[in-house]
Amino acid sequence: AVNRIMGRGAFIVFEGLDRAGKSTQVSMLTDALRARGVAVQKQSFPDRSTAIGKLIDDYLTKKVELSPEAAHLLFSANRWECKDRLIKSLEEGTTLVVDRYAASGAAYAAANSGQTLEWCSQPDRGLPAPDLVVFLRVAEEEQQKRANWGEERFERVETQRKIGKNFDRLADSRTWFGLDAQRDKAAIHAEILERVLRAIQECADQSVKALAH
Ligand code: 2DT
Ligand code: MG
Repeated sequence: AVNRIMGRGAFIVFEGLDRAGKSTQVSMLTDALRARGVAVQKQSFPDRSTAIGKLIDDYLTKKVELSPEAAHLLFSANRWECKDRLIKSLEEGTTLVVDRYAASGAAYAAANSGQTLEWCSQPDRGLPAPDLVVFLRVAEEEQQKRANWGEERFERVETQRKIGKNFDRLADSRTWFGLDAQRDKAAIHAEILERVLRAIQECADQSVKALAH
């Protein structure tokens, strides 16, 4: 692929509240990049396929109860168990398009546990840092209209409000790209694609950075 010659892949993360349309946009972006000859891989966190991920899935679907802090450390462990694979892919020139990552970890855990955002960010320190965070904004009225709303843990208005405030505090102007996600899917996609193609070029000759707080 073109970007194998040009340098490493970009680490693109999608963040936002539940039902913001992240998964749809992740798929549209992945397909569009692939169609342009970009080596690309899609990934979601939590990765529910691993042993830790299965426990997280049971927690999210309310089959098991865990203390908020213990749950948070599992979400973080679920990223740590993927660390080497993520870095290897990036270094081989593969761009990663990732549905949720450390910001979701901190924003949800702080809302759920009452611990500070800083406390909740610590377990992810040292993991590879995203080159670009695409943040999809959705209003709560719209969120509630979307399919399957309210089934999983955290899908409550009060909780989502707290999480939204946490995301706003975590957003940094250098790497975050925020968009109004209540528009035509294709229009949102076009804006994201343009920004991502730029990010791929910009990070091609840079080393992979680490999360620091
Ligand atoms: P999805 O709605 O994307 O399936 O996510 N979550 C996610 C956390 O609480 N901590 C984390 O570190 C991550 C990655 C967000 C399932 C839910 O899990 C929450 C929603
Ligand atoms: Mg969800």
